[in-house]
Amino acid sequence: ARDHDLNAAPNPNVHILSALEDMKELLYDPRIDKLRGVRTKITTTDGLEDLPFIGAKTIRKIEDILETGTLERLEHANTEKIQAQRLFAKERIPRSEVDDMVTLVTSTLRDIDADAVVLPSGSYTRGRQTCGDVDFLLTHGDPRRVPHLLAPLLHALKATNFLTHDLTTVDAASTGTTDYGGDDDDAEARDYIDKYMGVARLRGGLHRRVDFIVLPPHEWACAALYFAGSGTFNRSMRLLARKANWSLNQRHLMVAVKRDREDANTKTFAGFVVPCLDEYDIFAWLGIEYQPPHLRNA
Ligand code: DCP
Ligand code: MG
Ligand code: MN
Repeated sequence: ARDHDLNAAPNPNVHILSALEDMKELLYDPRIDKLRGVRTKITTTDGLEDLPFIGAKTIRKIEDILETGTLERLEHANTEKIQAQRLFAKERIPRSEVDDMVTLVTSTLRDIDADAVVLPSGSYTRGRQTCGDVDFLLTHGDPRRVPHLLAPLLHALKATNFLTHDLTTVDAASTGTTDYGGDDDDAEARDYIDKYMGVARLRGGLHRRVDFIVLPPHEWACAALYFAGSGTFNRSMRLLARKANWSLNQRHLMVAVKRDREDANTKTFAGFVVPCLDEYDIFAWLGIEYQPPHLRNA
């Protein structure tokens, strides 16, 4: 709300925020939004580690911006890539084409592992007639199989020329945890790639943005809810959870969360994970009526 207050002083950290925002076109980082709330001028990274929402990686980026006036990583990043992403932000994919992409990806994954699970998510799940990109969630009933789904799938989809360009690096060195944002920062370290962003093309058609997210089965319910969106709907669900001293993110629903009396962003106790098999469980635990995805477009 503070951002919309016209009488408020200009944000003293606009240079840091805008450099991080540009970077956001390459790497999604929800911490930027929280950083917006910091109203004192940041001149050094000393003490930033005390801010609950800022991790070591973000501190390194800010250090970079403070030193060079801009983000070196951004300068070095492929600007063609940024321009391509801006273009994709404008053209939308007709639903019928998404249907075909879903059929292709599903059958390709089934050939790799007949028991693997794939769920098209995002705006497609919400019934939109056009989609900005196609979001796929992948999992497997056997958690040991989860790390072995994405790499062979990408390989197969490249072999048939469906996938044309990588927007995330897919070498072994880039394994780790993708921070999808959310109420908190309880991301667990992963020793496999859990998110891929790329470009795909169906039978000589237009190039389209695709995202693949792979996750263990126990995170399925919360991830399915999160990636179904919308972003606005997610924010309202997180707020609802938070008001009841619960917390909800893209991985878990937690109960009995304890927060600092003075700073509600700091948890003094992370809470207990509440088991959820599917989206219905999440709504039930939060004591609200189930809302199907097509009612989550707000
Ligand atoms: N998401 C979120 N907050 C963000 C980004 C994403 O909660 N800042 C969640 C909700 C989105 C989902 O991830 O619905 C997928 O992200 P997309 O950017 O692909 O958004 P959509 O699929 O909803 O819309 P589009 O048709 O533009 O792809
Ligand atoms: Mg999408
Ligand atoms: Mn997406």
